Amino acid sequence: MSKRFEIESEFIQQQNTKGVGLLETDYAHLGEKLQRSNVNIEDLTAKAQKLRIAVPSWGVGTGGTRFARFPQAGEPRDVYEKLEDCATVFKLVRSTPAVSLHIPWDKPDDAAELRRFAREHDLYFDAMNSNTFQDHPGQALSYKFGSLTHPDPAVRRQAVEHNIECIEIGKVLGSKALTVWIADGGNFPGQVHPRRALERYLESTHAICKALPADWRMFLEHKLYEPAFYSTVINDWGTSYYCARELGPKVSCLVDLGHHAPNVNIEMIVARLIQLGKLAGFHFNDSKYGDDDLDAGSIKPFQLFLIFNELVDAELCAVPQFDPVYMLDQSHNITDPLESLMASAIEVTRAYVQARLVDRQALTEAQEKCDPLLALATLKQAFTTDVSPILAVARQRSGGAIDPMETYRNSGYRKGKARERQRVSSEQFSGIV
Ligand code: LRH
Ligand code: MN
Repeated sequence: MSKRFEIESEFIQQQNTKGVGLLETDYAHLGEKLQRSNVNIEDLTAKAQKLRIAVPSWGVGTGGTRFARFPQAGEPRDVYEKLEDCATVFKLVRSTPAVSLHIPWDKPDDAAELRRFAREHDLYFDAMNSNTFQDHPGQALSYKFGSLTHPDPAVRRQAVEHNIECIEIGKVLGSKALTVWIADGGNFPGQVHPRRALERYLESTHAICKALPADWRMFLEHKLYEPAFYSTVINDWGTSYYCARELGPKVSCLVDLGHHAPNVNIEMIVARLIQLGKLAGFHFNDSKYGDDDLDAGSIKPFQLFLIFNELVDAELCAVPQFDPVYMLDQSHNITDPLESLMASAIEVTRAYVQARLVDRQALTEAQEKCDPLLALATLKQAFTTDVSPILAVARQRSGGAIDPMETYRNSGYRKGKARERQRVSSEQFSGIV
């Protein structure tokens, strides 16, 4: 088999020679500026190098909407080619060694072989995602009217068994978590009995919990609406929290930023779930209206910063059981998915580093002295600091690209893959999200 096109690290180093001079100047300048507020830039760079963000396997192919999908040349045709693309993103930005798979979209014929392939590409598997929001070939019963909460116990059992199958595949792959998002709900008043549906959800998720290995976690993902447009069973963080508490210590609440009504204060929900010891982690993306699945930090970067402000505050206060997972969950309808994933991983790291710049003592004093403008100014001081040199040096020191987008474009990767991946198979991307 001919060698597959990939970006060599020598090429990345060679590309870095173009920007390294200016970067060192900017980095030194920022270092001096931060030193004046007793912040050691090296600590921040080291922290940036340690941040880990999982990429969604379904994010490397072109997404779409119910109106249209505009596939591009060189789309990955199977889970192996998806991993190749995830590995390319990791090579360039160095913060994304983890991949989150979706079953059955990524169901491997040989899970052990897939694990070997991932390891050969320096990748490992984060949370597995089950899928009882579509009917799959060979499936006996339909999820049209629900899955884990369906009135028919046989459908609920089928959905529970699918989740257990995801756990079994995940065990071979080395994953340690299962994310459960269900589309269950109704489009008409009266269609779903809210209390019975929630009881059935708990009965079903209890059965899934029993199949969880001792060192696994289960993440419940709430969503206000879509595809159900009148009522959704797990529609908000409160319902998710109640269920996570009922289901026990292995279960916690995953926050997908796009799953809330416009203008909901998501950083407050994050602070609550941290305080209640039930924050699982995130599906980072951005949105203007609904679950738009746009690139993280592209629409509301201040909100992303405020979310990380809560996360860093919890980290610094050593809040018990605080170990959130950071994942991207996006749909790249008009951009090269790899460029969007790289840009999004960088924006998540930016928000984290800026949140680490917050003068916590000054903020606490302003809060305790009821000085709102000083409190806001303290946050804005950090948010308006351009930490790009720190992000670039962190990538460079980890063997990545100073300018991932330019290096990727100069590499000809997309063209190379277009040549290599002549036939774009449709079934992989029937799951337009
Ligand atoms: C639902 C969701 C969920 C995934 C799917 C791909 O909107 O956010 O996390 O299963 O997108
Ligand atoms: Mn999600």
